[in-house]
Amino acid sequence: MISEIQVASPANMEELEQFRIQYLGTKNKIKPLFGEMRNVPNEERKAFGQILNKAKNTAELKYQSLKDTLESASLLAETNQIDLTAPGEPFNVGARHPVSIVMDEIIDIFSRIGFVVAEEREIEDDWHNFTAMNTPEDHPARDMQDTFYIKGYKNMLLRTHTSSVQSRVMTSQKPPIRIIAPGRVYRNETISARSHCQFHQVEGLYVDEGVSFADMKQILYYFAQELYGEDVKIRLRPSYFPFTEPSAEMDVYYGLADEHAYRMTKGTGWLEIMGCGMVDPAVLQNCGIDSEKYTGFAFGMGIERQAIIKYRVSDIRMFFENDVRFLKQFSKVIS
Ligand code: 2NL
Repeated sequence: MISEIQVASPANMEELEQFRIQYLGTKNKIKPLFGEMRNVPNEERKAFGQILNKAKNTAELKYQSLKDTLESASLLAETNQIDLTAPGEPFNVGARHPVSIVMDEIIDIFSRIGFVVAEEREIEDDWHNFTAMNTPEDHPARDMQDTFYIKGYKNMLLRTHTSSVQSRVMTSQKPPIRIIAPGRVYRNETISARSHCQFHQVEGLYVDEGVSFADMKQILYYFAQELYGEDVKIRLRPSYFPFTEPSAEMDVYYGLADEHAYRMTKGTGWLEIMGCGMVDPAVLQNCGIDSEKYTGFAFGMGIERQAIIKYRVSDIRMFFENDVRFLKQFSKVIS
């Protein structure tokens, strides 16, 4: 019986099934032999039983190993049917968000000249967001930068600019300070194509002995060249911010080549890209920095605004809707 099992060589699944029925099925050939046990003389019964068990085990092992072999053979046959040269299934990869692309580019530009990234909380207290920045409670600028307050905490709010990061750094570190503060900010604005209740900013701050307006102009010129190209033309116009004195608005020349350029620049050819100025001595004093000894400049820009200019985006709401048809267009941007 055992040698019969050993020589059996089922070559396919059907023959294997026959093998299983013969030796392992409910009516298999080994089973009746177990019934014969009682006719075997006592002294031979044990050996007889061992032989039957061995036959059963041999059949089981052979069945399993043949089954594995035949199955993997049929899988291989199936695999060989697959055309490995056929193009693959389309695979959806994500793209970096335009706000992240531009924000990282700005961080990179300032990192190269020694500015260090500073990050802080988005839920701020009134002091770090407004009061330290020379905007006391009755100041009209509080109205222009109305924001969202935290229910039950009348001094806690969503920061309106990342200046709050800088007031935290100034109150905890000594000059020289050379930082940029990128991040999300909030305003209580009606949402439209041009403004949103949330956007992103990068602000910068440089405080040390002898920092001048000329230093600021040269650094901002370097920045504009890096972001908008070496041939960029800039201009500074006088402006007003509560936290800087004097203050300025920096424009880059965009031209009047087409209707889009005409509309974007309101017919002037110039585009405003950021606000800047010398840090008001009162701001330094508020944060515990000696304004007799130190001076500094600061600037702030909206990231979405830079992205709108660079990629000609027509509506700020696109940045927050996460429509893949919009986002996909940035998948080829290498930065
Ligand atoms: C804008 C204008 C600006 C600043 C931000 C600043 C920060 C400190 C001290 C003084 Cl710690 N100023 N930030 C200065 C001028 C302009 O932002 O239009 N942002 C979108």
